[in-house]
Amino acid sequence: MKILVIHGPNLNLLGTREADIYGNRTLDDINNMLKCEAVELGAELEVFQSNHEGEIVDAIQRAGKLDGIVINPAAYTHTSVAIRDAIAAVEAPVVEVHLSNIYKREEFRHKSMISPVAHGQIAGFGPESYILGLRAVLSIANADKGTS
Ligand code: CA2
Repeated sequence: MKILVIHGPNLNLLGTREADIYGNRTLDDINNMLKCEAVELGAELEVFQSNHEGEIVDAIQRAGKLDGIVINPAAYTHTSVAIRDAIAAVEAPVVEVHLSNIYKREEFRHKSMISPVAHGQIAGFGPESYILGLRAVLSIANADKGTS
């Protein structure tokens, strides 16, 4: 199984500020955790971060032939019709993840443009949200392929 993990804008700053909200792990820490988990689960991982909406759309389109996508669209969660449309157009299952519980935060974060086209959403577990997202997408992809 080959899975793409996409990190949206500003997540490259993790661990350097706003630790009260996002914790002190860096993006490299999270990617390393994910890679270890992927090895345990027998999956192959590709990881991508961008601060640019169009680059994220391109990555989703390129991933069309992969087995699944885990995405933290970051601020684009709340604004991006382009990312939503790209996700709606891929066959591979997509799981949306967030470090923070967006429903406990400012009202503008309560609305996700992505959730209606994602298989599901995981929010509020810090870096563990990504691990749960990886397990979820693999479980969906295995079920789709008739394996377990
Ligand atoms: O909780 C999440 O994972 C979010 O997707 C993070 C986004 C935010 O806009 C979403 O509402 C929820 C923000 C990511 C920015 O990360 C930073 C990390 C360190 C310093 C500054 C920003």
